[in-house]
Amino acid sequence: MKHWIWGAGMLLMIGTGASADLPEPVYSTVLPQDDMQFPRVVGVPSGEEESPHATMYITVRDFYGNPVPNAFVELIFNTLCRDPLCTCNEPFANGYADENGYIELNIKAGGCCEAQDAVTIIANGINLRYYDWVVSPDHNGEEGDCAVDLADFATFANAMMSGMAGCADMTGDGAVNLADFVGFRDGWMRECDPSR
Ligand SMILES: [Ca+2]
Ligand SMILES: [Ca+2]
Repeated sequence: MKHWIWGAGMLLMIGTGASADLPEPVYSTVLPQDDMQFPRVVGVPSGEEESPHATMYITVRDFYGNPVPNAFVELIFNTLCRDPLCTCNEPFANGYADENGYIELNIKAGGCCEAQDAVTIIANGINLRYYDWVVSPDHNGEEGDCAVDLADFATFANAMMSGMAGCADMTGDGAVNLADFVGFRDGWMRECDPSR
């Protein structure tokens, strides 16, 4: 009997050890993306001194729904997006969550890319989310140059008039309307030194 109890205790310890601190995608949250009908990562080119826009609010939780403190969270762009996208800072959008498993990632990037798994969000080596779209106000139909100017506005205005969502859909609802224009406006005249 004593032996049996010892064995059960070991099993419990092993079970707990395997799950605690291991991020569980279902219980983790990524906002605003989790609320989008067609989830996508939104970037805005901006320098270090500018107030950040296009923030992702991430809470990493384990299998029990408990926060994973100090989880290392990374955002990885698919190499297929290397040319269409530009980024403003290296290393790009990663860091350690706080004691509540919470981290805010500022997506300082331009361009537009559609590809399978264009973005992967990784926490402690576990893939939390995949996204097939990266959009930003910096899109004039060509590669992002990490500067939002008149050429980008012309493309956005065309999309708004034609109703072609795609790269102009900043809110991930499959449509282009005033809400997306607010997103575009937040990026207006923003720029940074682009890297790829
Ligand atoms: Ca541009
Ligand atoms: Ca939209």
